[in-house]
Amino acid sequence: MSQNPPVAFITGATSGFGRACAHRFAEAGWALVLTGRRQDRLETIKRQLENQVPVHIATLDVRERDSVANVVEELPAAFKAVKVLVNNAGLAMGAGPAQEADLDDWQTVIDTNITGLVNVTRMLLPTLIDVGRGAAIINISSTAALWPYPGSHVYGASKAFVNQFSYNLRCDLKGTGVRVTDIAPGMSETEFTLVRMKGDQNAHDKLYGGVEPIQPEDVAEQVFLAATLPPHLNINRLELMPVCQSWGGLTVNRD
Ligand code: NDP
Ligand code: 8X3
Repeated sequence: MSQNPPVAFITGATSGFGRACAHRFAEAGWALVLTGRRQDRLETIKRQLENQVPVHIATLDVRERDSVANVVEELPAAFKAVKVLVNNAGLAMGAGPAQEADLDDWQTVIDTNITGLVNVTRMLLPTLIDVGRGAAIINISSTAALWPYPGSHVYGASKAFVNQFSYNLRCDLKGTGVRVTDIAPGMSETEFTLVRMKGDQNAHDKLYGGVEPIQPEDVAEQVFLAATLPPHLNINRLELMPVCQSWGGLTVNRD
């Protein structure tokens, strides 16, 4: 009797880490639920992968609680038993000082990185607990959760939420077999900076030019590793930086 492949549910699968995760799990034969707001991108990825593995796509804005509930409730039978949730959808907006930030941008970051992640997690928790041993929640936070820098303000704070939420989830999921891992990458070359800087290609090129940042496939590999460890093991947090990135030390204002 042939068994259904395990199911990975990935948010923000239209770009960057999420898209690379889709390819990595597909390589290993997993069935995929791929979500994001850009329908055309989802259709492209589906076309690329559906000859390899079962793929279900759902246009989803993680900020919308009812939409998240609908997507989860309406999963086709072969995709219902989600074994791995990759909570990846997220963004930063702006990189200037807090005192110049646009409050609407802050709200978008909070709604996406905190509310969105919480929405998806809560809706899928019963399923993940049903699957039990071997199931995993992989949350993408950031080094910005752990290390402050100018212009990180609400973004870094939202990722600190993700980090602590991950640890707190582990407490509540004790005994269920469900693992929770927080993956905290540093500088990575994706569409992240284009989004953060509202389409400014120069900002993207300047940040990633002449250095060797993390690539989406590097993160996908770590996500896959954490999700497929032997079921008695849990990576609590995995902090990842490119070798070219390190800390600058504390600064002092001498005006
Ligand atoms: P990308 O901009 O390339 O990808 C972001 C993904 O998030 C897209 O697929 C986007 O899809 C999705 N997304 C954004 N808002 C929403 C929303 N409201 N609802 C659903 N999906 C949404 O950036 P990355 O791949 O770099 O980012 C992935 C995650 O990694 C983010 O959480 C980011 O904060 C984090 N991160 C990034 C780092 C970096 O340096 N790049 C480092 C550390 C962490 P769509 O627009 O189609 O909805
Ligand atoms: C993205 C990495 O350093 O731009 O989370 O905040 S950083």
